[in-house]
This record gives sequence, C-alpha cells and structure tokens, in this order.
Amino acid sequence: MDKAVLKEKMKVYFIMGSTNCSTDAKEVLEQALIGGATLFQFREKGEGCLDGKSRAELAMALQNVCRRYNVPFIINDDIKLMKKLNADGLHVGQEDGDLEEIRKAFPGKLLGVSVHNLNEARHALEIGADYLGVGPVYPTGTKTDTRPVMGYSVIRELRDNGIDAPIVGIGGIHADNASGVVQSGADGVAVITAISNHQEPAAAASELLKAVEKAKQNH
Ligand code: 3NM
Repeated sequence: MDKAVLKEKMKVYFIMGSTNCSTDAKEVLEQALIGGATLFQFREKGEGCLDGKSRAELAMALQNVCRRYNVPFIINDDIKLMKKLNADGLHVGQEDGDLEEIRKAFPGKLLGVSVHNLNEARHALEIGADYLGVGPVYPTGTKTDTRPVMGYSVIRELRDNGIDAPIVGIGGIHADNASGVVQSGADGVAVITAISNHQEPAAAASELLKAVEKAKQNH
C-alpha cells in the first residue's frame, strides 16, 4: 500500500477483541466502521479471551464486516491466523519475536510494529515495517504491561529525526485528547475503549475522525 494511502488509513485505527466489548463484537465493529473508523486490528488478548476455533471464527466474522466497509483488517501477533484468513496485515510488539523473520514470513502484507523510542523505530523501518504504533501517549487501563506514559515526546522525536513513516499514537486516547497526538506528528490515533466501551460506537468513531481531521488541518 502506498505510504500516503496508509497515512490516511491511520486516522482512526480501531483495535479490539471480544473482551473489550460489552455487546456483540461484530455489531460494535460495524458501528465503528459506520462512524468512520479507517483501519481495524483484531486483538483477542487478556483474561477470558477466546482461543482455538472460536477465536478464528470471531476473526473471520470481523474480517467479513471489514470487507463490507472496505476497511483493512489487521491481526495482532498471530502469523498463522493472518495467513489462514489472508488478512491484510499483522501488528506486533517488541516482545513478539524477531522482526526481520516476521517481515520475511509475509512480504506482501502490511506490518505494523509498536515502538517506544528512536532506535526501535529505526530498526522496525529498516526491516521493512509499514507503520509504527507509539505509546502509551496517555495513561490507559486497557493494557497493564505498557511502558511508562510518554506523552507526545517520542512521536515528536521520531518526526524531528526525519522519520516519515505512518505513525499512530496509542494509549488513553479519545475524541477530547486526540488533537494533541496529531499535532505532535502522528497521522492518526489507535484506540480500544474510546470506541469499544462507548454507548454509541458510531458516534465515538465519528467524533474521533472529526478531531483528527481538524487537527491535521491545523498542523
Ligand atoms: N498498546 P485504550 S496501549 C494495546 O502503549 C495497547 O503500546 C499500548 O487501549 C502501547 O485505547 C494499549 O483503551 C491499550 O487506552 C490502548
């Protein structure tokens, strides 16, 4: 995918799995896409999450929703499932294995990597990552094993050092605090609970998209 196109897809990157939703995950996803989420990552992690066949079935169902809205479908940290479903890409963290080997395992698909400093970002891009996730920007209760809250510092540092790859900020982001993330240099925001826990996921996604687009105009 062209870098400029991918940057557009980064605007509202919705991530979730069944444990992040209090109602049906397919319905939450569909509402998020109706509201304007531009990219989706299936992240079935944490206590009570599905595994085996039921996990794969949920992934497939969510992929079908994404197809209907023409939104790329990314899988968190599971190359096998990504290949089985012929998903659009994979997202991995620093602890998920050797990045170079991961990249070689599926040359034609999107690869996103979570990074926390300039060295990790440079390495990820050297091995051929397509986009970077940077966080936690703000405190989050959704993932307990995050690095320390970094504010905008790392996003700014990457841009100041000439990194032009697509970047999303992640961690504690919602419509009211999204603008600072984009103004510091990110192409968009990755969120879980701002959409998955919202009474109206469509409204939440739409508010996020508005906030990101407004911040981009002023950037
Ligand atoms: N990764 P919420 S923070 C999945 O810092 C994830 O790398 C993070 O959830 C990181 O939008 C995070 O509900 C959780 O805060 C984001």
